[in-house]
Amino acid sequence: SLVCFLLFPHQSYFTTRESNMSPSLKRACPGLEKRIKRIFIEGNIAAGKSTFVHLLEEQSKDWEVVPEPIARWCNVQTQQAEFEELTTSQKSGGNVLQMMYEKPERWAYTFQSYACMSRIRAQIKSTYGKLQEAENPVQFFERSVYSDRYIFASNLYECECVNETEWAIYQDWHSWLHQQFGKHIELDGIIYLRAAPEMCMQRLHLRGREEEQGIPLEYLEKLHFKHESWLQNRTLKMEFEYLNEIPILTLDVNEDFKGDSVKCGDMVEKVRSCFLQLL
Ligand code: UDP
Ligand code: D5M
Ligand code: MG
Repeated sequence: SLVCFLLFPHQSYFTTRESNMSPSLKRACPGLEKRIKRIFIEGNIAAGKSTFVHLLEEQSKDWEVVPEPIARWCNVQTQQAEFEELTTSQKSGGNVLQMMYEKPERWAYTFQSYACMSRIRAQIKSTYGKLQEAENPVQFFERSVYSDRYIFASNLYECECVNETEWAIYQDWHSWLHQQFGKHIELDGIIYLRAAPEMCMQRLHLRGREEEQGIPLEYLEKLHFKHESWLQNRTLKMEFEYLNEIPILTLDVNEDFKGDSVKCGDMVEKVRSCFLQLL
């Protein structure tokens, strides 16, 4: 953390916690869970998270990426492997992402329950994956159960797309699930890909995911301010107190980094430096 402060003293938003509180150190103890470091990538819709995690994945065989299980959300089916590519004929299941965007007051709660459950399943499942033989294993997760709740679900509640009862039920099972499974996906650091909502809108159109094309700028702005208060200003109140001490690296992605090897190299270097004691 000192190294990071020396390298990026202007980044006052980079904070640390006591190392003896580190979940990664707990994981390092002999006889306990294998010492896997977990870094979550957060950021607005179309900020560039998927692009960035794929870049990270190429950097080391010890680095694994767990993308959002969005294919599941666009094609709800049972008894399918979590990361299986979908053929056209398989694309017949319900598209709960589309349903949520078309009629949020009806489908937002349903979407939240499935998004959070499938995310936990994908993230837990990954811990038994390819990193078993790695010497210095690191997992990068695209988003978290925390953004599910404190960014998306909370915003939908504030927009009255989720009612009081749904919100109470959501928070109840979210806290319980976290209590049951949270230790398997306890994080060591967060990378915040920070971009202006207007830039996210441009990239959203560029990506052209059909379900998202009707999203108004106002929605991205609301999500942006929530990300800011959580990750930039660190003023968002959360039930999970250990998060207050987690190191956060903010990377400005207002300028394109995709295909720019210098920018990409610089970003990867910042990741290594900032999480030096972890990676
Ligand atoms: N993208 C881009 N330049 C960048 C980063 C991303 O043009 O520097 C594009 C990317 O190819 C995609 C869109 O922006 O078409 C959204 O990126 P991504 O899916 O990675 O965003 P996410 O929603 O996962 O944050
Ligand atoms: O996120 C993928 C898409 O899924 C994007 O349209 C946002 C949406 N998403 C992701 N998680 C949630 C939750 N929890 N609630 C509502 N919508 C969500 P992208 O950022 O494009 O990779
Ligand atoms: Mg993505």
